Amino acid sequence: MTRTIFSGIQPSGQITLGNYLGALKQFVALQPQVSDSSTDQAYYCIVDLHAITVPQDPRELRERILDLASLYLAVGLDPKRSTLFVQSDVSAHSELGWILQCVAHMGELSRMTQYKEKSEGKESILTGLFTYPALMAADILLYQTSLVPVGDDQKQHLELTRDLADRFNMRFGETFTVPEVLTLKQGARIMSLDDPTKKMSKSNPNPQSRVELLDSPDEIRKKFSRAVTDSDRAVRFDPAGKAAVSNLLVIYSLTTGQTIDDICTAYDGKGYGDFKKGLAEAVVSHLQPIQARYRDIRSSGEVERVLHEGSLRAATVAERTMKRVRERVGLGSGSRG
Ligand code: AQP
Repeated sequence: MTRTIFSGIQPSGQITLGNYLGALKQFVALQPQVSDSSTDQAYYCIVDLHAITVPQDPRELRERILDLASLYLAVGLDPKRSTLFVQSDVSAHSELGWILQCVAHMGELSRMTQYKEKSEGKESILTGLFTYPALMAADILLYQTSLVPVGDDQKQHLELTRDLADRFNMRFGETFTVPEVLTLKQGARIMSLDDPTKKMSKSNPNPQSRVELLDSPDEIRKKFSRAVTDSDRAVRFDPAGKAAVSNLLVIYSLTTGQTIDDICTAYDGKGYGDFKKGLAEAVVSHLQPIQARYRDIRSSGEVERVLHEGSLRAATVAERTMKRVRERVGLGSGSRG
């Protein structure tokens, strides 16, 4: 069966180990093979329109878009196997986003946890922060996506996407594929290093709460050495009783490929100091080749070309969906052909 995979990441800060382990690594694993006889498609987007739901410095934003595209390539996304592009380069995203805002209800948008968290305590909230899940639905539905690999925090938005697709299809006739969500069993929610009850996030004001993919080896070592643990000394996997240590174990396992049981056995009786040092070295060795590739790619000028070609490919597919959407909803004069 043909699969169409779509996912995106916001250029809203430096990409974290959470974004990488929960999302990016999956993107790479799901890419169709060039030699595949299947007709699978993968679209990986840089969702810059989502990033402006909170204020951004324009110059920094443009740089971060190119940084993130370079990271996409550095972790192993291959433009021959996946379409890599920037959301705002394909205007159909904004168009369908608006149409889906006219299908979504205030009530369901106000139930979104991410909206509640990001707006909490703020005096002034941008409208886009509230309506952003409709734009996210548009991103996905434009490509007739069947599978969306994301971290745990995006599951609720995916449920809404499915609801909007169903509602649109019922009201206007079959138009959109209703997508399935794909999350990892382990790593779908990497937690903050300073507080294991909060997810690791690129916009957390405390930089010690996260490891960034482009952190230097010394920064990585320092961050892990300061990571909170507990008053016990045992390296044991127990998400309910030892949330911080369990989070570190998940990171260790996902960056080395070792099982959590093997890691616990290796650190049996050794205490947290040795464990954290071992973890830091594992993460440093995992990230070093990615960082080296990133530096080459970022300075090569290749990224702009990849994004341009990606946007052309994406726009062609998106326009096919938009044509149907405009017809079904009765929009326009029909003169666009
Ligand atoms: N801590 C995490 N663990 C696992 N997966 C995560 N993701 C985010 N944080 C974790 C996944 O990364 C992808 C891209 O996320 P996003 O850029 O769309 O925004 P987000 O989910 O809101 O992530 P951040 O890092 O917390 O960004 P900000 O701070 O800007 O809001 C998604 O698949 C997400 O699930």
